[in-house]
Amino acid sequence: MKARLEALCKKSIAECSYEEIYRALMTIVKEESKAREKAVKGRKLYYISAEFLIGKLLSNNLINLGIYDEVDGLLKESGKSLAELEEIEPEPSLGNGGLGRLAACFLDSLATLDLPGDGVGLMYHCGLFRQNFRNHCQNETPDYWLDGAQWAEDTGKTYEVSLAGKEYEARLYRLDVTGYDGRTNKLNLFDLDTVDEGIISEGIQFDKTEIDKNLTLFLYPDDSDDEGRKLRIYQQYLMVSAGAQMILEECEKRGCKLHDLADYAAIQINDTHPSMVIPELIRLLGEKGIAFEEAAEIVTKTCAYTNHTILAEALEKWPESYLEEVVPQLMPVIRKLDEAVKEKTDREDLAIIDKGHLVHMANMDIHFTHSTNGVAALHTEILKESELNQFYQLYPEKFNNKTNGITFRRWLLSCNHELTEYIESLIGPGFKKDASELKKLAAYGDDQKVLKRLMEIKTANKKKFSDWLFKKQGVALKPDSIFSIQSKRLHEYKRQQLNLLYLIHQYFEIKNGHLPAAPITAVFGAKAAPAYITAKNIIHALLTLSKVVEKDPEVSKWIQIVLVENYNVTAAEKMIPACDLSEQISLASKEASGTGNMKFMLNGAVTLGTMDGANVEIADCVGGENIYIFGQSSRQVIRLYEKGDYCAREWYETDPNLRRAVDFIDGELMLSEGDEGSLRSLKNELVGKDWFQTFPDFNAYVVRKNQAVTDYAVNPEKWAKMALLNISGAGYFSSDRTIAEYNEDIWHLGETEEVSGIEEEAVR
Ligand code: RUG
Repeated sequence: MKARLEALCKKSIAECSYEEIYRALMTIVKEESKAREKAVKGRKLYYISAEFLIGKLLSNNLINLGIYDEVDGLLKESGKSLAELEEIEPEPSLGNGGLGRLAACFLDSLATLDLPGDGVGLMYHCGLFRQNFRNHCQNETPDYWLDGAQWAEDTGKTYEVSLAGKEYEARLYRLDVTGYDGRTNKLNLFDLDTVDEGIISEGIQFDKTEIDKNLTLFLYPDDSDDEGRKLRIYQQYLMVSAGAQMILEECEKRGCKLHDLADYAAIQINDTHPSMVIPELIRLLGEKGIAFEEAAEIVTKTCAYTNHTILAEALEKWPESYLEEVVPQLMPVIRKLDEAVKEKTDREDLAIIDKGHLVHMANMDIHFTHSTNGVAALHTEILKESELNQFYQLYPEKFNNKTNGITFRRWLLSCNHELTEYIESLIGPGFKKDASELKKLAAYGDDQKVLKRLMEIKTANKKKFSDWLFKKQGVALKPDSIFSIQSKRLHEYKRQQLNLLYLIHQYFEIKNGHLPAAPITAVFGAKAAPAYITAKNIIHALLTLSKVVEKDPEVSKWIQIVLVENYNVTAAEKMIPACDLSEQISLASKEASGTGNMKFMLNGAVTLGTMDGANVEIADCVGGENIYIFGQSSRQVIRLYEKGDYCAREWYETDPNLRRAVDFIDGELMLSEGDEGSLRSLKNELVGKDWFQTFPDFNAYVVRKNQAVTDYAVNPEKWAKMALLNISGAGYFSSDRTIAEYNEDIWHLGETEEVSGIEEEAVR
């Protein structure tokens, strides 16, 4: 390795800059990954997704290739550090939240399990956006990440895509996805050569009509106007049309007669963003001479759909007229699909095109794929029993659950080396390949030496996070306080506002001499969609409160509120190992699964959560005594929505503690630091609506959280045991398990065989 590195750099490692070492290691990783490519026999998966939140790639690849320790040692010998080297790698900005991170974890697990499965998506030049805080507000700028050496390579291949009657060339870029001791698959990303970052003006503004220049600039461009909504359709069609052409081409190269497409390809539609792949494939098969009915059948057998939400707003519905304008070639197919449904049933809620001329993408997915899965047991039950019950009655056999998972390579081995090494010293290395072996840790639940060491590792990780944050934002934390962390997209259903109310409540308690059992460091990581005003108001309230608390010496001894700027995978990798209390406080029934909850438990945090999403299964795995559950059940919540008589104002008027906290939001102190319009509007939103029922859970949350803080402070042994049992109970949440289930029940992927060079190119 040393000779190889030095040959690439043409000098000794000690003399190299980090940039030179990074480029040389990138070359080595690419060569090693290439050697693990394999040919495919039978079915290959294509996971189509608008997002792939892959995170930095160097360290993860070194781990998966089994050369991390060797490189680490070599760098140390030469007075360099891998940690510093990691700092120079830009994080690819190709995703937003859990949906995109799940896609990345799945690619890792597919390759690890030696299953043939590629990702298909878009190469965004500026990602979602880069977040910074100015005047206690979120500010957005383009996240330029594409400068410098790239993992993705231009394949030289292009596909013609017709948008609004004009032809565009989608260029295919590919990057390697190498599994842990497994095979190498690919992430296929499409882009246009004509895209021009120069059209971005103030912040992240740009002309939404200049399609050739703007098409792959941003993920989820602002859709608060018609042009923005159409732009999303343009983007989605670029992805699915180029993707579908690539899939058909690959299958035909492997000898597939397109009548047998389903024997060669399995296509997983990740959420509704890629739904147009259904009519596009039917259209393309039609061009190749396959009649509509047969084409629809082939596509149904090939495709499967994953639902990630019950929030109506996130299930896309496009006006027929927009589709007619942007993808006129698809409309005859979509209309035929709609007619086929209407021949079967006259239920309006099952139609693809409704009476208001909206095209329901999820409805098309369910009718014309062979599988619809939810992402956690509770979520799937809610889909079957209420949200999609009309479909479940029609196609009970299509519905199935696949509880999400995370790759332990990134979320333990790579982000928490100390903990990984310690676990290995206790139970051996088997857990790295078979996560269920973590169960063996439970035997150490009463071993005081082990518990003490576990807490030492946690404290060291808190210090590391604190140092990193200080460098990045100039904020110093107190590692002897309890770190409670809520990091996820900012959304009212996730209820960062409930945490805000708790912190205000604590402010008053401290002022009245009721001190918490331990000092609390409340950490948030969250981006708000640029057009989502209430989400931005919540960020503003948190930043303002942070300042108010900081300025008060009496309160700041006990509470510190920190918002980590530009929360992304890199930040998560620092935050998660440092967490004591994992905040998973969504309104029961609304969080489809959550995956942050799994990452935190794996790193020894204890969950404070509602019985929502995968929290329910986490509680099953660790036992009720090792998790802090509070709040209404999903049944209660659903009933309250059905009755339609939830009145936030009544709670506000009858609960003095709640009222005191809510009134503080636009009280004198907050107004002395923050913006009156934003703070008032947040308070009005809560008192006048509180659509996600924060108030009914407020008291239970305060009580449960205080209990957790007290246990942490007064019973450290109990706390350490809970942490250990959370790690040992995390095995089920490995994405290797999830992927094995998808394969067993939905994909049935083919075998692979070793090949090399030219032969291999021919089979890909
Ligand atoms: O909000 C959900 C999470 O609960 C889930 O864990 C994740 C992966 O399944 O997907 C998230 N999600 C849902 N992201 N976007 C959506 C709706 O478009």
